[in-house]
Amino acid sequence: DVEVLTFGETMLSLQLEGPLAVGNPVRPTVAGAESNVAVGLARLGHRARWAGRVGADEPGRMVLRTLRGEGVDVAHATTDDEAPTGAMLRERRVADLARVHYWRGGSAGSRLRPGHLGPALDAGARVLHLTGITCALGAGPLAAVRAAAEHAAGRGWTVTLDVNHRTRLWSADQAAAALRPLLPRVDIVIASDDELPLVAGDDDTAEAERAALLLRDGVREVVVKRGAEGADLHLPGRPALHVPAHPVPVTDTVGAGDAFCAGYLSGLLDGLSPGDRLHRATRTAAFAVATSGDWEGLPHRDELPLLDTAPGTAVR
Ligand code: KDG
Repeated sequence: DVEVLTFGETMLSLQLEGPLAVGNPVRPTVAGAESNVAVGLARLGHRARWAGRVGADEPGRMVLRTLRGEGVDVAHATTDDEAPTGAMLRERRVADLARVHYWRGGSAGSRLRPGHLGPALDAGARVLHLTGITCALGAGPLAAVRAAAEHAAGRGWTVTLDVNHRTRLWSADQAAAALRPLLPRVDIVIASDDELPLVAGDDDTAEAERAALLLRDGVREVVVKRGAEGADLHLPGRPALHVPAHPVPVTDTVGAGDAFCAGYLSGLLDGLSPGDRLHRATRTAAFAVATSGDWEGLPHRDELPLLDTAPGTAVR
């Protein structure tokens, strides 16, 4: 049985170790926040299903082949014969600053409609994982997110939402207007500290107050990602929990948030305590930060302890 169902747009991602220029090497891969989470979960030994939409083209085939190869179930992914798979370019301009360009207007992923998710929803899952990115892609994807959340909440699945704000896709006001009405169907909100204002409070509300507002409105857990500062977990009627980040050399921070979600959901599925869930989340995120690519360096379950070995160790 599927443990986690997720969907969204997964794109052809062209990655450069410098600025875009004639002759510079480009690494083709696939990227999408939700499929990054699904890969992370599959590597940790969970049954994860991704049900997005790709074009009937080479990038679409690469997306499905790659996810399948990573052990993600794509049985209910759909193919659009009339629209291309979306694409993005990621340049590393200076040191750790990545700049992203998207080609996703009119893409197959952005043409997702609620009806495309029928078989995936009917098949069931324990957790539905949603992100704000899908909501930003247009009216169809937003309606699909709403319908899926409604379906899942009505059947007692756990619904998780990673706010995942992308300023290249929509404004903060647009995001807040779309995401806040979803919250009554959401059990676990995951957000970075700068994204929390989109879903709770106004300009000068503190983090604890924002979390309290969400918990008062029925959210069960508020998880706040704070990058190098670690993460916080707010639960009803308990003091907030904080765990530090795993100290690792920073190679590429893109994908760290998705890795964090995969680790957190993995801990939830394994029935770990709140503190242990947070630890698994920060540990999984540390693998993403310490390796290049959005998901390529994510840990298999037996690799989780690797971060405890002394720096410079050769495991042999
Ligand atoms: O979280 C990493 C994602 O940003 C990346 O994989 C691509 O989904 C993506 C997006 O919309 O930027």
